[in-house]
Parts: sequence; C-alpha cells; structure tokens
Amino acid sequence: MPFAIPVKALIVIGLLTFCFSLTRAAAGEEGPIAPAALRCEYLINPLGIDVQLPRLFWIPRHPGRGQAQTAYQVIVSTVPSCEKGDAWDSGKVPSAAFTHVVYKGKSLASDGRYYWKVRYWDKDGQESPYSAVASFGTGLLTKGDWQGSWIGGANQLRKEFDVPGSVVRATAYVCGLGYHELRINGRKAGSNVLDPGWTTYDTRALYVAHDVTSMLKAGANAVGVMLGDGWFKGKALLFQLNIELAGGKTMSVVSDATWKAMSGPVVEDSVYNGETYDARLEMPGWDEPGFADKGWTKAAAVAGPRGVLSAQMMPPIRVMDTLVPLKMTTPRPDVYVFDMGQNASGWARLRVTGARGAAVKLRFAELLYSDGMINQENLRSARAQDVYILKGEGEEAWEPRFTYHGFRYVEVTGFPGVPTADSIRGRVVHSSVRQAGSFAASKPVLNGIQRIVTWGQKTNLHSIPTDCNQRDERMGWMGDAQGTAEEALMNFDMAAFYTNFIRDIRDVQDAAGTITDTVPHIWGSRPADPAWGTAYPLLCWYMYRYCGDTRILEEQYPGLKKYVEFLRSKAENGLLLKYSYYGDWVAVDKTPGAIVSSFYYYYDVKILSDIAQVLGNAAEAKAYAKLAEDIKAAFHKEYFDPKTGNYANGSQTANALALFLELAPDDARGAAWGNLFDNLAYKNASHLTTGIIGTKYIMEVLTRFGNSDLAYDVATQTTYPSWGYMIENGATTLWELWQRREGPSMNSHNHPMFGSVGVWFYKALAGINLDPQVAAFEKIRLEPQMVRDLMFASGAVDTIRGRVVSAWRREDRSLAMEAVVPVGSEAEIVLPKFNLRNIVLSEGGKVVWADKKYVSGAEGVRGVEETASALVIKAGSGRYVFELRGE
Ligand code: RAM
Repeated sequence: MPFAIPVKALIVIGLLTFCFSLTRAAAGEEGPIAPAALRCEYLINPLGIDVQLPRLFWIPRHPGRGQAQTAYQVIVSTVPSCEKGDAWDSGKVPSAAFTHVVYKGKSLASDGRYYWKVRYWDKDGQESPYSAVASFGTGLLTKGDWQGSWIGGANQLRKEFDVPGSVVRATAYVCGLGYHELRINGRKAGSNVLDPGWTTYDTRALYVAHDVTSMLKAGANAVGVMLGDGWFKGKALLFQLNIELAGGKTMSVVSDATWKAMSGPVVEDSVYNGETYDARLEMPGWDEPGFADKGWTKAAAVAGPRGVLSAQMMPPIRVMDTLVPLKMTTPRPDVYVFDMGQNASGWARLRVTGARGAAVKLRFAELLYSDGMINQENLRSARAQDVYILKGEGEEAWEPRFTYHGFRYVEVTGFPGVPTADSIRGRVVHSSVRQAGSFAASKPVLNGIQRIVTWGQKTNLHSIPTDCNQRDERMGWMGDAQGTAEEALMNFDMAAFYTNFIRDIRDVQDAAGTITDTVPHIWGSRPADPAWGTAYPLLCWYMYRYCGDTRILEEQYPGLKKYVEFLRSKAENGLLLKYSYYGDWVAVDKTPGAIVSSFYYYYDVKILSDIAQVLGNAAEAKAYAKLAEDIKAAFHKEYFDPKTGNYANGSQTANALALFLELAPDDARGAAWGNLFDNLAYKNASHLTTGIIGTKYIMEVLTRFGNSDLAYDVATQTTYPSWGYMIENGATTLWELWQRREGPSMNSHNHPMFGSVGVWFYKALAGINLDPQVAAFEKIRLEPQMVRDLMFASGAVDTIRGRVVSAWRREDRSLAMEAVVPVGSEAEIVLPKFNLRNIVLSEGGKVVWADKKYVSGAEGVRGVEETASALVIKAGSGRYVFELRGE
C-alpha cells in the first residue's frame, strides 16, 4: 500500500513548524546569543550577587546545523557601554564551555555594578557578533560593608534624607524581617512581594537588593519600610542605601536611631491567619519627604537575627498572574462566594466603595459545601481571613502584603452593597521561576494532569518548596521536595531556587551530620526520615545532572559525606532496619518503612560515590562504591523472598524500588518484575497503590522494562486511585491523597508530591532524556514512547544549554518528528519501526534511510542505524523534521 496521503503529512509538518516558530517568537530569541540567555549565577541581570567568583552563562545560537562553540571572549566592564573589559577581558579562550564559566577578572568590589557581553567562534572558526550587554551587581560582600544597625519598634519606619546633587546610581539593600515592603518617595520599590525568602534565621537571613536610581532626586527624599511578621515572628530592619552622585561622591543612608517609627494600617498580619488592614490609619505622605511625623517615635534598637547575611540570589516571590472570577454566588443573604476557577496561592485584590469604618471580610478556601458556602475545615487552624476596613473616600482598592492563602474560593461578607464581578480579582503569588518546559499530547487527560501538576508545583514555590500553601503547615518537607524535583526541573527554571534551598539544607545540618524533615526546621524530626533527608544528596545530584553544576557538588561534598556517614552510623547489618517514620507516605497499600529507608541509604551512598568521581576524588569514589555494593547485597538478602519472587511484602513500591536502582540481581529481576506487572496490570487493573515514593519510580521502571503501554494505562486512569480521578472530581491542583476527602484532617487539595509523573511525560512520552553519562543535555536521547492510542506528543524544555524539542505525530503508516538540538549538543533520536516494511526516512525532504541503509547528505545528520525495533538517528545541533514511512 502506498504511503498515506502526503497532504496529511504536510499538514502535520506544517503544524509542528507552526507550533515551534510560535514558541521561538514568544521567547524573543534572536541573534547569535539570545539576550535572556545571558545569565550570572543562573539569573538574568541580577543585583546582589554575593559570591566572589560568579559564573556566567550564555546560549549560542546558530542558523546552521551540527554547530558548536569552539572559543569565546567575555568582556566585563564597569561602564554600561561595555566597550572595554576593564574588569575582565578573557581574550579569545579556546573552549566549548558556555555554562558555568567562572569570572576570572579583577576582584569584584562590594556594591559594584558590572556590564558584560560575549561573542563566540563556531566550529568553522567563524566569529559571532557580540551579544547585547547584560549586567550584574554585587551585594555587600563583607560584614563590614553594612554600616547600619537593626531597628524596629513599630511596623512602619521612615527616614528623610538630602541628596546633594544628581544621582548616578543608587542601590538599596534591605533585610526586613519577617517580610518587608520598601517604599521610596511615595512608591514601592520593585515588584517583589513577601521578601525576603524564609531561612533558618539563626544561621542565615537574606537581604534583597533594589536598583532605586530612578526613584531618587536631588534634594529632599524619604524612605519608608513596612514590616510584617512572616516566619520570623517579629519585626526587624537592617537597611542600607548606597548612592553614587555625579562627580563621583558617594553617600549612604542606613538604618539607625535617627529613623522614626509608628504603627500603620496593617493592624494584624500572619502567614496562616491573614491580614487586617485599617485604611483609616493610613498616613498619606509618610513615605515622602516633608511629612509631619508628629506622634512618630524614635525607632528602637532591636536584636536582629543571629545568622549571617546573604544576598537573596533566587527569583523573588511576585504576583505572577491575575485571575478573573468565573462566577459569584450568594449562598446566604449578604454572603458572596467568588469562584476563581483555579486553586492557587496568593490573595484577592478588593475594590470597594462605602462608608468609613465598614469592614469587608475575605475568607479563603479550597472547597465548598454542597450549599455553596466555603469549607475551610481542611485548613485546620489556619484562619485564612483578610479584613479591610474602609476609609470611606470613594473607590478603594486594596490587597494584603504580609500573608498568603491557598484557595480557589473567596467568601466576601460585610461588603457595602452588592459586589460585582469586578470587586474581586485573584492574585497568584509564588516564586517567580520562569516556565522552562511545556508538554502536550493527544490524550486530554494527560494535558489535564500536566496542568494540575504545574499549577500545584509553582504555587508551592514560596522561596522554599512547600508541601502545601493553604493550611497551618506550608513547610519545606524534604520528601515532597525530592520527589518532585525532576518534574520541577523540566517544567521550570529551578537552578537558582534549588541552589538556595540546598544551602538552606546545609544550614540545618548539625555536627553529627543529621538534617531535618523540614527545612527550615519547624515540623517533623531530626534526624530526618531517610526518604526525606535524601533531598540533600538528590537535589545536589539533580543540579549536576540537569544543570551541569559542579560547584554545588564541591561546596556540598563535605556536608553530604557527613550525612552519609551519619546514615552509616545508624545501619544494622548494612541496612536501615529500624529507622523510618513515613516511608512510602500516603500509599494505598503499605510498604514496610525499612525497605524504603534502606533503598535511600543505598541511593545516597551511590550518589556520594558518583559525586566523588565527578570531583576527581577516585579514592573516595571507590570506597563509597564498595559500601554501595555491600548495601546492595544486604538489601537483596534481607528483602528478597525466593519463594514468592517478591521484595519485602511484594507491594508495588517494594518491587519497584528493587528494580529502579537495580538492587535485584539478574536471577531475581524477572520474578520481581513479573510480580510487579501482575500486581499492577491484573490485581489492580492498572491502578497504582503506591505512596509518594513508589509513585516517583514506578513509571520509569515500567518504561525501562519495555512496558510504557502499561505506564500509559496507569497515567490515563480516571478511577480511584489515579491522577485522572482527581481531575474527574474537580481538582485544579494535585491533591495530597489519592482519596477524595474534604473534612478537617490531612487532605490538602494543593500538594505537589504526587507530581513526579510530570517528568515521565517528558522522558517517556515526549522522549526527552539526559544521557546516562554526560550531564546537562550535552548529549540527548530523544526516544518517545508511541504507546496505545497516543497519536502525538510534544515536549519543549529550555535547558541550561538551550532549547530541546521533541514532538511527534503518527498516522497509520507514517510518523513525523520534530527535534531541536542546542548548539554544542548532540542527539540520538530513536524512531520506532512499528513492524513496517520498506521504511523510508527523510529529513526536510531528503532521504536519510532507504533500502535498509543510511543515506548521507542531510545537513547535521551524522548517521542512521537500525535496531530490532527502531531507527536510531545521530544528529548534531539544529532543528529537524523527520518523516518515516513504510508499508
Ligand atoms: C505532612 C506533609 C508532607 C509530608 C509529611 C510527612 O504533614 O504535608 O506532605 O511530607 O506529612
């Protein structure tokens, strides 16, 4: 039979092309180096970099295929035009590196501003023009650079000052705890909210840098700072404004006893309970010069946090989206309930007109009762309530500053008159990590899952990865963090965020090497459950595997070693037999905790050995590899039952863990796999009974064992327990439990920890895989699983080295596949043969495989090989559209 109608194929390719050019245009990437790709310490034009040798990143672009960088030149200047490298001119450096390029110029000054650009030479020695100029600012690098002192005494602090001349550059450094808002001359500085990030304040507090040059003027100026409790549960400010004047003079305005203090309109604020704002207490002009500060007292000297000060080098929390309510209902007289249509984190913006003193109460919830009233039972003791008291001066608009809620519904009471749809907007608030990945497929339920996974993930990024965002918890539970990290790394630009969180983890480590269940440590235990503590080695390892970060490995190696040695001290017979609290948390079928702990003991030791290898420490790599082998043997001996062929109790999780890390030796593998398959496919009709741990590994095990069809059956279920079941029951973010519960217990409706399936979408269905040896997408394996009735899938990820795309669509006897490989990377693209005969593979119209032979000639394609089930294409960088047809 001849090949399926070419017109159709053209449409397919057209569609793929269209999708791609759209995404490319949206990213605004033009020229040899995309401006947004110039980064310093993973951030775009950051301020407050407080490392002496920051790392620079860029992404070379090239119109040709099979391209690579062979040399670069970096210019770092103290002058914005960046013509000469007065700080650093690297000269032409023969190197393929364009990530983690360590600054090697003059020693960086505190409070400095640097401008940089880069050019590169391609594989043919052609040089690119210079990139656009990017910048970075250094923070206050030593303790002695801070001139002010900690002050407080009220939740509003102000200071007037004179600027004798015109301002060339001004940078404000603020550590206002728990939360702060900086205002200068009547305006809020920047667009961050809920600053600074939450840390273990006794060890470290973060300060935030703002460029406020354009907010100052010659003459009289004023700075005002509002303070909230946040997680610090107190209020303290350290402030320093460094100003450079025309003519070179400098001056600083710092927090000290000359500041004035007064309690302002925020009369109550709490992360869990909400904020009460009395607009009658506003003092117009308090943050401007010339304000009559009668009644204000002298700011009090207060004890600041005991920890060191570090710059906040991660994407700040911001208002990331504004939701228009889907509808407003009136379940009872004068009770209005707004449905935002999406569970999220943040707050509501209120618009209201009414009499002075009227109090509008906003209460937040994830759920409704059947009578339409909001159900706050699952928030436990979190009151989740904001109150706005009107000043009565026409239309008033307000949103809180020092709290956030997890909610889909907003209940409004006390509203003067009847609210309209415009009275309320949902403000979506979370760490401003950029979306890095997108995934879509022909099966709607998968797109639904992708949606609830990513909404759940991003709305739980609140400077740390939280377990949930609504109830009286919102902790950095480490098990949740490690289980979802790979999904997050595909969907979002997480590098700076995790760099910060890994430091947070190290900050809680004690002399014995122990770490804690939550970071910062408020809930849970020390030492952490091993399945929670593993977040420390695993996140470091993922930062290496996904982002190629070796500095983090170097910095953390001593801490990781201490942690692993602590685990070793707890081992009995080479395993963690009596050390587990949560294990395969919230599973349908229980798995003994000890097998989970022992699995992670092996995993952590193995990772430590691999890290030692990367760092060139061969002796320790060998020693820990040996320890890992011993644990592996002990694991099999302890948990494998030759009679049943099961590990431990034969739960899905137990067998999946043994298979995932190849803890099952050759002669046990078949039995364990057979049991896992039977349990999943027959006993549970393709439903998981796993908790968060088993769920993370089982999908990948199924794909590795050639059973992506079964994994797909699992992923597309809509009955209990499954992700689809959550969606069928109205979930717009992932639930904490497979079960549908709405009562007062543990049942958050926004808990990202079952979101690990998100990485399986990219790896298996779109087919985007890291090379097992080479980190950070320098080598890529695109191997989509074209399962069951799935007719297309596409994944695009902006990796540290550039965009990777894998998108395919199939028909009866044909297949079209778009692949995008970044400059300097190479890919293996695996296309299934589907039992077709007389296969012809072409790329952009050129035949690359026919009569069972590779045909050379397509630019960038380096070869095609045939295996029993697939054609494997080797290709260099560039964008390709392959077409496979057969009979
Ligand atoms: C719950 C948390 C979290 C989990 C711990 C063990 O309180 O919400 O998700 O990690 O328990």
